[in-house]
Amino acid sequence: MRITSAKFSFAATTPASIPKERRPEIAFIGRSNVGKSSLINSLLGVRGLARTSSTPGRTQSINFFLINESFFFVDLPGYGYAKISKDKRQEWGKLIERYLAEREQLVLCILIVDARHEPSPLDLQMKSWLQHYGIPYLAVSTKVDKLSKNEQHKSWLTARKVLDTDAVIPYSAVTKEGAGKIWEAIRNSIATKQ
Ligand SMILES: Nc1nc2c(ncn2[C@@H]2O[C@H](COP(=O)(O)OP(=O)(O)OP(=O)(O)O)[C@@H](O)[C@H]2O)c(=O)[nH]1
Ligand SMILES: [Mg+2]
Repeated sequence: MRITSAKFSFAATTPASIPKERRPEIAFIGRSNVGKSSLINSLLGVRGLARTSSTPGRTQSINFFLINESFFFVDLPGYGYAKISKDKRQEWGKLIERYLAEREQLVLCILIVDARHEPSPLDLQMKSWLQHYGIPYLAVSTKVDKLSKNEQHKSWLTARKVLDTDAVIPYSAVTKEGAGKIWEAIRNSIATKQ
């Protein structure tokens, strides 16, 4: 897809502040520091649009980016960050669950896992949530540039088995390997909605 414009649109920190909108949304979800913001930036070819950091828990609000004036990329705050307070974690749960449960224009959720680790119980819980709410999802296994070819293959097999799906796309924000397949899924989800 040719990107003609990509800009930060708004951030929501409470369910009430999630704005009313009609355009289709693609949400990116995964544990803290897995590479959600990097995936967004590298898919769009815009460095620094979604803020990335080597410190986990960087993205604490739901951030909406308007692409080509026609659809949104939604950067969700990461889960599983151990150092976060219990209150914050509960707030996170409410915010994300409301978004997933109620957002009619959410056409695809990209569930991101780390290629170097087996998908965690929290990743699986997130997958169940998506299934429970009937949200189409695509699993992306990122940071594959950190693995040898042999390790990449093993990691892919494990992710498919643990997540119990044939559709796991290996990705790297460094080499952009896998970008074409992710864009294809995004295009298809937007097209089915329109
Ligand atoms: N080598 C490599 N590093 C990556 C890749 N994707 C992300 N990173 C690095 O991983 C760290 C975390 O990336 P972010 O994109 O900020 O992760 P996030 O999931 O948005 O993190 P939070 O917003 O804190 O939940 C950064 O240091 C990135 O540079 C990748 O594909 N390859
Ligand atoms: Mg982030």
